[in-house]
Amino acid sequence: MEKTVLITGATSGIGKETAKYFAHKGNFKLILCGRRTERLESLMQELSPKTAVTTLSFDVRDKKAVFHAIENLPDAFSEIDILINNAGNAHGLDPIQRGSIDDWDAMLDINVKGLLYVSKAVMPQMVARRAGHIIHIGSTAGKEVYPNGNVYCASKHAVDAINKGMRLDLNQYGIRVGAINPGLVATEFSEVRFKGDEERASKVYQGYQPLKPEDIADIIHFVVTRPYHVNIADLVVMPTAQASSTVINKNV
Ligand code: NDP
Ligand code: 8X3
Repeated sequence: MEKTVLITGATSGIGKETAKYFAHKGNFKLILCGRRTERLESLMQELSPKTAVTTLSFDVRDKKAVFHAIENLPDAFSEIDILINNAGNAHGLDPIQRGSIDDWDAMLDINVKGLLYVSKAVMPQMVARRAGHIIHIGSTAGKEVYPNGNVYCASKHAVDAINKGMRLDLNQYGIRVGAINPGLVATEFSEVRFKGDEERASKVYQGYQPLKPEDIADIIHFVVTRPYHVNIADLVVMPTAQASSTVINKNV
């Protein structure tokens, strides 16, 4: 049976490729979310010949907008089977004593509080139906801390804790909860982290083969297509060249 999937952060990178991958595989209706409306519209046009698509444009920091959008979904999309909490970014890579408070606010408000707002808007209907699947896109930054990663790592450690806590609390309702924690994936992530400095951003992915957003889309699809009794609770995936946040083999 066709399932309805809500993907946050569908305008770029992992979220966008996941939308394309799911549309290509079939059996999913898509709710695509993000702030950049033009990108949402163009992705909807691209994918509509393959599957039913609708878009929601909101900033995950704006709780009123989050609830308004999700509560007013068209009937055909109102029962959400799968929530992919993907929206997020790093802002800055500074030692903590030189960190920008605006960057800290952005990371905690988007990666942590925004994820909670979207989840809070979706969970009641899953609880009522005693069904659903919530996937968090965490990070290796939620499993270890690297120099200058401080607050971004804190935000992803919070996602790790929320993933575990949500799984405990939703267990009695038969709702699956799990996280996928990628290492380095070549997306717009570093452009955002370095505030549009493309040269600096591109260096992050040079000299080795990083993960592609399609790799993560493929894993998300695998996770949601397991039989109901299988919940992939916590998965870490890195490029072969990466052994930890700081050990990357650039000699192959
Ligand atoms: P991108 O920068 O390519 O995509 C980020 C997405 O998040 C965009 O669609 C953006 O949409 C959305 N987003 C950001 N801020 C907001 C906001 N305030 N409100 C709503 N949507 C927002 O990066 P990735 O695809 O790499 O990142 C996706 C997730 O993967 C993030 O949670 C990131 O932390 C995580 N991740 C990334 C890794 C990597 O190496 N790239 C590794 C591990 C985890 P818009 O700007 O249109 O709102
Ligand atoms: C993104 C991966 O190593 O830049 O979460 O933090 S990293």
